[in-house]
Order: sequence, then C-alpha cells, then structure tokens
Amino acid sequence: MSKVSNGYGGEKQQLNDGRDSRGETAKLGTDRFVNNPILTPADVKPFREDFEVIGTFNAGVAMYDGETILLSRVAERPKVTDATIVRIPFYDHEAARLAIHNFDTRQSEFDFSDPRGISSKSGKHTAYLTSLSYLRIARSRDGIHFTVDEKAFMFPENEYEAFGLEDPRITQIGDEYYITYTSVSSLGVGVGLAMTTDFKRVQRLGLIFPPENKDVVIFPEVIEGKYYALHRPSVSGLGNPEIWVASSTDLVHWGGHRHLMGIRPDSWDSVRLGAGAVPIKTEDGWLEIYHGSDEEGRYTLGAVLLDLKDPTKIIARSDRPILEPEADYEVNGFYKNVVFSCGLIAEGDRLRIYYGVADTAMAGVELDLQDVMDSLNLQRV
Ligand code: MAN
Repeated sequence: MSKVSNGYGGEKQQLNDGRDSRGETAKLGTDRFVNNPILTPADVKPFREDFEVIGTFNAGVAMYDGETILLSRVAERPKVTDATIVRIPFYDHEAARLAIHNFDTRQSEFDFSDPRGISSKSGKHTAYLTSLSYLRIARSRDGIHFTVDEKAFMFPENEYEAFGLEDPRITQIGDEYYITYTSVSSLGVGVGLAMTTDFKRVQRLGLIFPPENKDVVIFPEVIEGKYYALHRPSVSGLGNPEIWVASSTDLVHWGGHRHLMGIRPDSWDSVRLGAGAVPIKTEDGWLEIYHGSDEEGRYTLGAVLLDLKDPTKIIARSDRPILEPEADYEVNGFYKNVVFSCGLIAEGDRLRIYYGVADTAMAGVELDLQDVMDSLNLQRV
C-alpha cells in the first residue's frame, strides 16, 4: 500500500456507491478533493464590468516559488438582457481592441444549439464561439485554496487569438516554463507557444502548430537529443481526432510527425482523443494522462505509458478510465459530463491531478501512481 494522502483528499469524498478509494472494492478517481470545485466563476472578477465570467477551467499547472500555479482558461461573455440576442466577443486585431457581434437567434442562418459555439446550419462548421477565453493565474500555498490574479496573464493580442486562448499546458525545462495553448480565430484552431520565468511577464514564441490542431503537451526534458510533443490534429474528412507525436531541436520547429494512438470503437475513447497533462517520468516509462470522448460527448481521463527513450512507442494503455464524470459538478455545468486535465503535480507516489469540470470550474483529485499503473493493460496495446 502506498503512502497516505498528504491532506488533499482530506476525509474522502464518497460518490454514488459510497466506496472508499482505499477499500477492497476501490476504484480509481474517488479520492477527489473535499473542497471541489476548488475554483469557480464566482472566484473570478470579470475583466470588464459589462462582462460575466462563465467558466474558469482546463488550467495548466506548475510549481513556482513554493506555490501551485493554476494557469486557468477563463471564459467571459458580454452580459445580455434580451434572451433572443447572442453577443459574440472577439479581438479585432486591426483596430487592436475587443469588439462584439450581435446575433438575433431568430435568424435562420446559424445554429445556436451548442452552447460553446455558433455554427452555420449548412456546414455544421463552427463560425463563432459564444465566449472569449483568455489565461489568468490562480495561486495557492496549499494546493487547495487559490487566489486569482487581478489581471489576465495572457489576453488575445493578435489575429490568431481573435476568438481566444484556451487549455494551456505548462512544461518546466530548467528555470523556463513553456506554455502551449490553443489559439482560436476565424482562421482556425492552432497552437501557440509562450515562455515565462516568473509568472509575471510572458514572451510569445509564435504559432507552433497551424490549424486544425490542439492539445499540445511538450515533454519536460530532451530525449535522445530531441524535444518531443504530443499533438492532436483535428482532421475532417478522412481520419479521426487522435494523438500524434512530433520532435524538435528548438521547441519552435516541429517535425518527424507520427501517429501515436487512435480511438477505440465502443469504448469511452471512441470519438476523439487528446493529450492532457504534461507527461511524467516513471521507472517504467513516460506516463501520459489523456482525455477521450464518446458518442455522447462525455469526456473521460485515461492513461498511456510511452517508452522512456522513444516516446513514439506505446508500452501500455488503460482499458478503463482513471477518472470519469460522476460528481454533480462534473456532470452538470456549461457543457455537461466533462473531466478534462491540462496538468498535474507528482509528489512521490501520489499524483495530484487538477482538471476542468463541465467547461465551468476546476477540481482536483489525488491518485496513487500505482493504481494508475495497475490500470494500464501491459499485455495488449
Ligand atoms: C470546441 C470546444 C470548445 C472550444 C472550441 C475551440 O468547440 O473544445 O470549448 O472553445 O472547440 O477550441
């Protein structure tokens, strides 16, 4: 039996069947923080008075100066009084300011059924997002209670970010923290790279993956002379949204693309996949916590183990999820049934996984590394 929790789980939260995460019938993912959700829209002051915060979720995670940093995706939208109007915020790069488009929902040209975006009825292609996301820091001494910075850390400032910055991952390499983030605009969904050394100032290093791509995580060290990253081209037509791997010698130019892993029919990861947390190094391989979704659009976390010297090789992949939407705050929210991790902290044999819930808030769960390793199917890949 591994070491006991260092307090994040507290008196364990029990779900549904009341099983204890350490009991005989224990299943993964029941050791959620008792304070969940640990960061909610009510904790974040809108960046403008006429806006409201609808989500603070999918945060990148780092330890800096003794603090846990959650670099949260904050989604805001203009307040509305007339329910027939949808107001779309975006960054107008030519005018270098925020602008708002008003849409009358009684108009027939667009489909408003997905709360996340407006699509053209003909092509089912997303035309606008209903909120603007940017990145804001929440800091904590104990990893549970967070204080949100007054101002944004990264706000849209170029044409590739006109519809927002989303779902950051933070990779520490030496004293430098590299941030990959989804860069969204009418030109498509690509991936930007930025770097900080102090979580005060940040330098943008440009778009590293053009549209359509997202869910990029960079490995935290050079492997046999190269940097590696997982990425997720969002193919349309042929192929599926699955996880690929690429390498680089400078973190900016990526090549050597290989398909890493695919969806599995009739499974919890049957429709789309994406890398989640930054991979962690274990004795047995690089452990990656990824997300998969199914036909119902339910997002669940799984694990995959990659070769230490060649992360293009899969050693094992979990058959069953390590965390699935079950708690009320995971099931209900802006976009229902989502657990989505962009970062974790590994402390000895415990993993403190932070994850976005229902595209609304942030939560945390502690898992034994051994339980996650046990969930991997070491025979069949
Ligand atoms: C999907 C969802 C949204 C996100 C857009 C653009 O629709 O993941 O949350 O805003 O893609 O990335």
